[in-house]
Parts: sequence; C-alpha cells; structure tokens
Amino acid sequence: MPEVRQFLERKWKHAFTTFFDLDHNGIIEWKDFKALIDVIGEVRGKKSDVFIIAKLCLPDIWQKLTEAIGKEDHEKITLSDWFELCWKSKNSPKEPAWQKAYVDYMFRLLDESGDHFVDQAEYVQVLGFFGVNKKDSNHSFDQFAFDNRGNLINSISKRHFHTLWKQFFHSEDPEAPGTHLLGKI
Ligand SMILES: [Ca+2]
Repeated sequence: MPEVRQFLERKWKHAFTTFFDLDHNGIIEWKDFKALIDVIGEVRGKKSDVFIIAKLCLPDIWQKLTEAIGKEDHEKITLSDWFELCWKSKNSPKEPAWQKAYVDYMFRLLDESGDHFVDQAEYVQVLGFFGVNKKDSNHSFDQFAFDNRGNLINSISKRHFHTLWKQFFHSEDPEAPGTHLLGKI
C-alpha cells in the first residue's frame, strides 16, 4: 500500500533530518554527530552527564549504523540508505544493534535527572538541541504522554519510551501515540 509506505518514510525522513543530518546537506556523516556533541558541550558544559553520554554513545551508534549498511564507502549515509536500514529494522524479528544503541542513547540523553523517567521539561529541552521549538515539543509531548486509561501523565518510563519508539519506527497507524515521539513530523 503506497500510503503506508509514505507514512513510514515520512516518519523516518523526519528522524533523519531532525536528529542526524544536522547540517541539512542530505547526508549523514560523522561531522553531523560531531556537531551535536559540540552543541551539547556548549549548552550544557563539558562536565555535564549529557555531554559525556553523547561523547561516549555517538561513536558507537555511528559505527553500528555504518556496519549495518555494509557499503564500501563507510563515510556517508544517504536518505535511501537510511530508508533501507529502517525497512530492514521493521521487517526484522530482532532489534538491530544500531536501533538498540540509538534508543538507549536517546533515553539517556532525555533523562537529564537520571531518575529513569523522561518528564516534559527534559523532553522540551533536549529537542531544543536539535532545533525543535518549545511550542512544538510541548504539543508533541501531550500527544503521546498517556497511561493505559488515556489519562495524561507527566513522565515516561524507559519501558513506555521503548514502546513509543517502536511505534514511531514500525507502526503503520498514524493514530498511534508514538507517531509524535520525535516531535512534529
Ligand atoms: Ca549532514
């Protein structure tokens, strides 16, 4: 179904553009990751946990991503490479190493206080590193932060985050709360 493909690829493109290709040249390169580490270091300081996490985790994610592509040229990830990785991940029974490293990293990045929950203020602040404005992040948070009974909650556990993450990357249902996890698509 073309509309299912379109919906999935719209979400994946959003993740590619907002969270990886920070200089918006259409390619993910190590320099995009490096730029993010630098921004976090400037905003939050070189001794902050969030800076240390980014510095430790991003080289690992980069290596796992480029390994998963398996191209000769390991220096560049194009949007079509990225779609291919996301399709493979969606169709694979086992979570690929890069996805696991990426979701773990994002949760650690978001959970600034280290209490194993991501609250709205943390979410809004970290999305700000990626250039997402506060109004949009606040709105997104209200679209996915629900408990099983549909009541709004003010923080997301790691397990809940993982469920929302899977919905973002794999769900074909635009109504799934996870659609909003990474901001406005
Ligand atoms: Ca780039």
